[in-house]
This record gives sequence, C-alpha cells and structure tokens, in this order.
Amino acid sequence: MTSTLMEKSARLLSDDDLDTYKKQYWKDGYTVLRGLYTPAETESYRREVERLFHLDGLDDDLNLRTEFRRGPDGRYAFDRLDPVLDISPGMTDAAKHPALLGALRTILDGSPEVLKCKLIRKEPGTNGYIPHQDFLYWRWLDESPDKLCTAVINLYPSDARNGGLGFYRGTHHALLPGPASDPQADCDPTALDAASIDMPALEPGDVLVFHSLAVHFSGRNAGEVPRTVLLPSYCATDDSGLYRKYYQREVVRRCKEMVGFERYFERNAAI
Ligand SMILES: O=C(O)CCC(=O)C(=O)O
Repeated sequence: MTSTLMEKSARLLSDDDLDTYKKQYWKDGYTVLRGLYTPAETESYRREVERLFHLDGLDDDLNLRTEFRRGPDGRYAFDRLDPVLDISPGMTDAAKHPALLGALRTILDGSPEVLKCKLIRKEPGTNGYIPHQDFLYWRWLDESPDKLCTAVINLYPSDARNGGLGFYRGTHHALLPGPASDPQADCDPTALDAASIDMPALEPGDVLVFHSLAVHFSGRNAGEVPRTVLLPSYCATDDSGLYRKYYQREVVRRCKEMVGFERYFERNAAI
C-alpha cells in the first residue's frame, strides 16, 4: 500500500466516533470531526490556497468569483473565492474526500452532494460575519433544512481571536425571524441567548460540520496570520444537478444585486 493510501484509509472514522459526532450534531446543531485530514493533506491544501490567491485577475473589481469585505484600513479587500472547485483540483479533493463524504453520509442519513463551495481567507484586521442561518438563503431550493449542512475545512489553527466561527448551541430547529423592523432579515441577535455561545477551537485538518439552521457568526481576525477555511455545503439528495442549479441562480443574483462589485463603483465614481 502506498503512503498516500495508508494516510487516506487512516482518516476513515470508526463507527463509534461517527456515532458520537452524529449525536452531537443533532443535539447542538454542529460537531467537529477531529483530525480528519492528515498533516500531509493539509499541507498540500495550504499550498493550493497560496496558488489560488495569487492567480491573475482575482483582484479585478468585476471578477464574478471574488467578493469583498471592509479590510483593516476600511477599504474593500477581497476575502473569498466562490465558486472555487472548478479552478482547483486540490480543493475538489478536499471537498470530496472519501472520509468526509463517508462521515456526512452517516450524519445526514443520505448521500451528500456538493451544493456550493467557497474558500475564505480572512486577512488580519478583516471583519467577520453577523449571526445568521444559512437556510434563510436556501429556502428557494425546496429542500428540508435537515438535509443541508456546511463543512468548515480548517487549514490553520482557528479560534475566537483570529475570527473563527461561533455558534448558538441548539438553534437548528427553526428558522428564526429578523428584528421587528425587518422580520425577513437575518435572525434578531437580541433574541439569542448569549450564554449558549460556543466557539470551538480548531486545529489544522479538523472539519467542523454545521446544520443549515444553526445560528453562527464570526469575528474580526485579530491574529497575525490569515484565517483560511474551505466551506463546502452539501445536501443529502439523489439530485446530482444541485450545484449547477445553485450557481446558475447565484450568478444572476450577484449581477442583479451587484454583489461583489462595490469597489468598482467606488473607484469609478468620477466617470
Ligand atoms: O468563516 C467565516 O468567517 C464565516 C462564514 C459564514 O458564516 C458563512 O459563510 O455562512
């Protein structure tokens, strides 16, 4: 057996571990698959991320696959590639790794198909994401929230300090309304129980899996190095056309709502 095959088979989780992870997922709305990827795999994914973030044209204001956030200096900084699988065999390997798909099959009780996948690289000083439920944005798919989840494939140490993800435990049972002024918006943070917040610290090679209704958020990266995670989302389904369905709609939405093109208008205000 080659060392690669040995490493891959070594990461397949035992039935006991899977049972524990599955119970935690359905109790809290998320779970952490510890050490799913080997150090060698994680290192090769890191090299792939470096290659991806140095591709020509990513910084073009009108590049459809890049989105921007306000960086440390208040200016727009691009922080994610979405989609990413079509330009990266390495990220495809990570998102479709047999050990991950096997774990998701058990947790979701069905065959996981990739719905979407983005690569987030949060530079030091860059802000995070307010509390939200992914399912709010996926209602149009007409799938049960229990079939939809996201995996956070963690490539560097991640915790509260460098902008890691936080969860409100046990919020995965219902879609929560926005504030009284806008009930259709992201859930009202003042209605959430701060005592239920958990921010799991992650090591490279860990994979955090969370339910589409789990309320989550992330803070500013106050660390010294970028926080880099691959975020594939999955649906337990027999429909292999879901990925195409998702991005066909998403490309049109971004153009209509001009998502990601903010900097273009700021730079060209004088034209
Ligand atoms: O990784 C992060 O900082 C937040 C990502 C997130 O909340 C999301 O993509 O839904």
